[in-house]
Amino acid sequence: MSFQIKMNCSAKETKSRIILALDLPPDKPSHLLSRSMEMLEKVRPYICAVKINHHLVLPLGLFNGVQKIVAFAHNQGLPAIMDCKINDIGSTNRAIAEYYYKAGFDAVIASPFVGWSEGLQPVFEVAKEMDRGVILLVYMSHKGAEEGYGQTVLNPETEKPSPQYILFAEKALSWGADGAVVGATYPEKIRGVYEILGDRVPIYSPGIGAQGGIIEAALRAGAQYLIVGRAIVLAENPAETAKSIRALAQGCVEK
Ligand code: BMP
Repeated sequence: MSFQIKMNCSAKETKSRIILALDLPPDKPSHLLSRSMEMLEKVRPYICAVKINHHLVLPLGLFNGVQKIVAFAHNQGLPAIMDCKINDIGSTNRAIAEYYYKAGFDAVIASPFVGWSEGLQPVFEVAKEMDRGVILLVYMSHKGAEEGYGQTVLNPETEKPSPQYILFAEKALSWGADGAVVGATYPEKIRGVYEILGDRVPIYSPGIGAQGGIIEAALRAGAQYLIVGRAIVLAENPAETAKSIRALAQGCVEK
């Protein structure tokens, strides 16, 4: 089953568009492992997938560490995304993607700044070989995103000026990406990217809550999935918080 279909089925089954960013604060590795599983168990009914970042890969390692969390998520029926933001030369990128896919991840996140040839092409190739997903960063959620994703560049094909992120959205389509990350903190950018991608490449939107993004604005602008970390994992009651975020998102979709 392709990554996009897995996400679609999971979102339908859970009636949730919330992807948990399992970014636990620093702790002893043994604690991080058990706390990750506990967190997943608590919020599982309200999320459609889990996203893992360096918060867990650095202290736990991949095989025998984070791999156990991925297996746990899969046992609960949840797809797992590795937020490694691949951003190197092709042969290194291929190795990164291959390790994460071998550890069980259903998709990796990659940066389009490195380009296609000798950049992300090998990542898309290994994804195809292993039937996994690639999600591209198109416009990040933080303030400084403007300096890279927001800069005006010359479109090499038309030689006309264009915002960088618009070219990245076009690349997401032509490269066959399975998702595009656009920050919930920039609903107008989500709208612009959605105009290009439509429903062909779903928009994954981080930045809800802790970074100031608003659920309704992101969804109305065209985001398909909301990536939520601290608002849930640092909440006094993560399950209740995840439940109410899901309800808010469902309310917007059904309106
Ligand atoms: P939080 O909800 O705590 O702000 O976490 C958001 C998560 O999404 C973090 O793991 C962060 O690294 C990631 N992320 C982001 O915030 N903005 C982006 O543009 C891309 C990301 O992957």
